[in-house]
Amino acid sequence: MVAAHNLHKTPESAKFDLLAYLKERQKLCETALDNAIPMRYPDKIYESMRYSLLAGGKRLRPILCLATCEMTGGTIEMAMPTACALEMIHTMSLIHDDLPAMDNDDYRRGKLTNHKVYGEDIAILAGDGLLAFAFEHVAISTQNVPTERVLQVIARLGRALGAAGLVGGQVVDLESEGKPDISLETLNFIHNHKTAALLEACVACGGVLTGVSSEDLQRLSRYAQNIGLAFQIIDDILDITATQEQLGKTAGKDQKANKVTYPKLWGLEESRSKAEELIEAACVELDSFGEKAKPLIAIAQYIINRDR
Ligand code: GRG
Repeated sequence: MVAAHNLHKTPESAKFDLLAYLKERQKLCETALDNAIPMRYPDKIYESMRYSLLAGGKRLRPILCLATCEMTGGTIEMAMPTACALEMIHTMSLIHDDLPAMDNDDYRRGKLTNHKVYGEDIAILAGDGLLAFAFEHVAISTQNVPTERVLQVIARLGRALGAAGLVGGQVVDLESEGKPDISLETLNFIHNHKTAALLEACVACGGVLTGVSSEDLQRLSRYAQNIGLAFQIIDDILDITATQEQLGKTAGKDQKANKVTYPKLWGLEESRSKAEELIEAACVELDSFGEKAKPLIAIAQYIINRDR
């Protein structure tokens, strides 16, 4: 068996068409998301929820969940409701993050932010609606998975997005605003919670649905934590090096807000090499999955090579 972390170094065995894979999975996710929340009365709230949910985006979170479920012996169908819920939760966090009370952003995913189109009141409610429906969707639409695994998924989602996850990370981020002396420890806390916690839930839930062993679940979690931090380092780099058109959101925001970022602490080059080290460490965790780990390894590589 080829060690998983060596797959990306050996050109022959590494042949995996990631772009085709992502395109196909993105299409499946778009259709499932569109069907999950159809238009109904009251139109305004459903329109607002669908405006942000169907605004594009890389769909990295649902794809990670589907890929992990498949790698560990499950099917796309088993994981799709959880995958959609993860994208709903991610989208609601973006809607709330963009509000004037938080990051106050005008653009997201190449479009005006939700509150710019629907007003702050409806944007808050659209986020709430997506969040509540995410849980309902997992509970009601998951099929061919034992109930106790579905319950575990629901518990993990709750933990990843509450005060022990996204919400906690966002609070420390808000508290750190305008403080130039933020430590690496605090910066890591913010991003381990704001960004890595949800990515970890994506991967872990994919494994929970198939009932992986606790050892494998730990391996999957470590893979996800590593790609999560690498993802954020690259996000900080792109904020400096990419354009608004590329990102679909305001570029150069961190510098303008005088935020402490990884490139600010380490410089661009060092930040990039730290991200590469994290990706390498992530892939090592997948060794025991052999060839089946190709998609997750390719996604890890994509995270540091992306330009948006
Ligand atoms: C979860 C209850 C609850 C509230 C939200 C606002 C908030 C609390 C948390 C902020 C979370 C946040 C916005 C983290 C940033 C994560 C991040 C790097 C987003 C960008 O992800 P991409 O690049 O975006 O995958 P696309 O658009 O491609 O999906």
